[in-house]
Amino acid sequence: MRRVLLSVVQVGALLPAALYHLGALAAEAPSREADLLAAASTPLAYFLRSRGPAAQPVLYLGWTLATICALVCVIIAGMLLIGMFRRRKPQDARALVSEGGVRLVYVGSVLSTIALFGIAVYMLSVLAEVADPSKTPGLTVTVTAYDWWWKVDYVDGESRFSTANELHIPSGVPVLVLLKSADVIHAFWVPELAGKTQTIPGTANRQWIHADHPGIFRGQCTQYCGVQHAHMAFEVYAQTQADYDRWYTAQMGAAPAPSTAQAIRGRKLFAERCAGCHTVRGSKASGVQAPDLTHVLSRRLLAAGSVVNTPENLIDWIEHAQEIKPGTLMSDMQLSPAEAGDLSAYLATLK
Ligand code: HEC
Ligand SMILES: [Cu+2]
Repeated sequence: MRRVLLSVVQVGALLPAALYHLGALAAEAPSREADLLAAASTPLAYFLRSRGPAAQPVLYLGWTLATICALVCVIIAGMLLIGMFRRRKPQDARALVSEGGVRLVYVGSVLSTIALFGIAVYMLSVLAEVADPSKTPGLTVTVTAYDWWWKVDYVDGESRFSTANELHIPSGVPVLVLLKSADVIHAFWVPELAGKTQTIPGTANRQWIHADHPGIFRGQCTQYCGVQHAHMAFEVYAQTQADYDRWYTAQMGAAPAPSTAQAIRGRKLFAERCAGCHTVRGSKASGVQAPDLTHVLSRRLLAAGSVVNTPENLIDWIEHAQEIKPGTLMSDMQLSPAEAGDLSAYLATLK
């Protein structure tokens, strides 16, 4: 009994402090790139702020539901406390009916029913609101989920290119994302920009995202899809139109032919060992089961958010993919030190 009371008091004392910290976090708006990166990886940040119109209604819905749940807890705990302190003697139990205590039960049931019905209507209206905003997309991209990475296809008339685990969009523009799956059911979720949508083999789902301001937003697969489900992250880069155009033009280009002897040896090695799975546009490598590596150096992270893309991590990934991401569909590549050097020199040209 004492312990119960103590816990209630403790939670009561902690709540205002927690709310204060949440409020302070929500108020700060990250501006510099470093802050954006930090913000991109803050867990639960999606409960504090939304960065686009598609996420705003979901955020409010989350707050409303959390508030109602908290109220229910407080009210029930309060009534429980009252009940404990004003307990009748066992032989008085029948007094409950004569004193009208049962009426409270009816009132409670009716209130709960009304509240639940209201919540259901509110939820459905939020679903309808985020499913189809009355806008035409400024950009349409196709995102295909693979075990355990994301392929992003940009198609503009004849020209097309694809990248992996990075979705670049111009900020302030509604973007329609067509969601597909190459294998099992995954779910695409960029909490600060939009709700979750499943990717289902054989169909294309639709998801709108729209970033109000430039920034980097972390996304994550949220449907359990196998051993490396947790390492199936991606990032959305919302950029100014000028930055986005610059990125787009650079991605469109094919890889240049390597010029040093070492890099040329590296490309030959790549053709022998990697081309069955990976594509490098501008070379003969045209595998489709793995990320397009034409501009792999332009990416911030490797292997769906597993490691930061540095020259050391890049070659480490190639030789020890199974250690970094056990079960991933790329095996450890056995390379002699000379081969590793050649391959690194070639990959360094894939900017
Ligand atoms: C059997 C097919 C296969 C072969 C062969 C293969 N890879 Fe991969 N590779 C993959 C898959 C699948 C992924 C995605 C792994 C993940 O994120 O879970 C990948 C990921 C990568 C990545 C990270 C790309 C990114 O943007 O995250 C690099 C770099 C890479 N491979 C380089 C190579 C090199 C170099 C070789 C040859 C020495 C090679 N791979 C051979 C299947 C393969
Ligand atoms: Cu997944």
